[in-house]
Amino acid sequence: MGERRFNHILRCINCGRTFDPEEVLYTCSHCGDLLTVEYRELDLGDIDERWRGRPISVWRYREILPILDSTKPVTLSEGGTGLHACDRLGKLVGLKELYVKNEGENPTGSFKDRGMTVGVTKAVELGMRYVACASTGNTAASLSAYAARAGIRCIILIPAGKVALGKLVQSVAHGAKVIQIRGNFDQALKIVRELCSKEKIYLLNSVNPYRLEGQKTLAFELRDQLYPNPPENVVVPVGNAGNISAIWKGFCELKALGLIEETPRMLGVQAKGAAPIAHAVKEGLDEIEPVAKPETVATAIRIGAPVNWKKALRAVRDSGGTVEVVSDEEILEAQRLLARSEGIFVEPASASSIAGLKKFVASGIVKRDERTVCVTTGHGLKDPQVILDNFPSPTVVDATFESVREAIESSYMAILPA
Ligand code: AN7
Repeated sequence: MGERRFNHILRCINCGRTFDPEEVLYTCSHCGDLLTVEYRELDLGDIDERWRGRPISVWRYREILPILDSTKPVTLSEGGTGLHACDRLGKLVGLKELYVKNEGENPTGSFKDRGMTVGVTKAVELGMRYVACASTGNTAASLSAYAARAGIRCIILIPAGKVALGKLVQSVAHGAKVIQIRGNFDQALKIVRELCSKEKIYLLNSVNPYRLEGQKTLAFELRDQLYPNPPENVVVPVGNAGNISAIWKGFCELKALGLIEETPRMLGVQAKGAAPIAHAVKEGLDEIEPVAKPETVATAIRIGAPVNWKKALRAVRDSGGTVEVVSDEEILEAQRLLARSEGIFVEPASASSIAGLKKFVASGIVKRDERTVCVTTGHGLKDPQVILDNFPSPTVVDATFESVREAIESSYMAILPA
């Protein structure tokens, strides 16, 4: 590696020790806590000028990604997702300026692609031939695709019977070794961490600090898409809590670069049966109490022991934000509302940001005039079963003009208030 100079070091989030990025390392060799990427210098001249000349995407921000200039990105064109002004939904929930950043528009249908393009590029840079993850589904789908793109092998551990169909078939289609364990995500993660510490397999769960660097680009895109008025609130669904931590890191770097003056509040949302971070925030605890048997219709965030809890608590507290809890019913109602009022179809975990927003507005945490972005993390097609189970089935009639006409007349079509 000799000549190659990395633009960053790794720093432990607990004891502050720093590490050289030459070796494969996920946690602090001294205290065992997570690592974060820290750039050697953020004085990058007129970086904005350079960025403006490139398409909006993860790699637009290459100067503050932890990848060598000489390394070719493993990419499927991730990021650059739509930021949709949602005036009708805004009116319904009581906000003047509401946007949905729809991460379902990424190549494999979720925000994980931002992380995987950087994480798998890092795996290749390090010379790894195998990658692995535990997953509630989207991480697996994304890693499977990027491993295929890179021409390396992929191992997936998922909780048996608890992964939405669309996600499961993605991993299978891309040729990953898919192993379903009789257990939950938290157990799968524990096993895969052990596997990757013992074998030459690169771990791409969000304990991997490089993956989160890709995910932070969502903050950069929000700044660019809303320029010159950055968001005041960013609402994010929380499971393993990597994403909310990564987005917050992105905003902090923008501020350090002098590209924004104020950072937004980070508002997290968890599902009722899997809400250890919300609990810690509401109770003012310094640590989370893991949930042994997490349960929610939003299988993507069915996580009881989020590994990034410490980063997330800091993100929420440092940004002046908080974390809300939503029930399965509220999640499904929000999914329907977004789909029908704005034409944006997201999976249940993603709809939790809309469900949470309603509560933030009701409790006065988000005010009517505040520019607010809800991040919808994954596409609705990921989980077709949840729609079949919770929405009315389409009518079947005889193949005649009369029967069709009768069917239309006998039912009011779902029309929203003007
Ligand atoms: C749609 O795929 O954890 O708080 O293994 O798929 O960063 O964990 C998925 C998480 C939100 C939560 N929305 O993000 C996995 C996995 C969707 C998700 C989350 C996930 P984090």
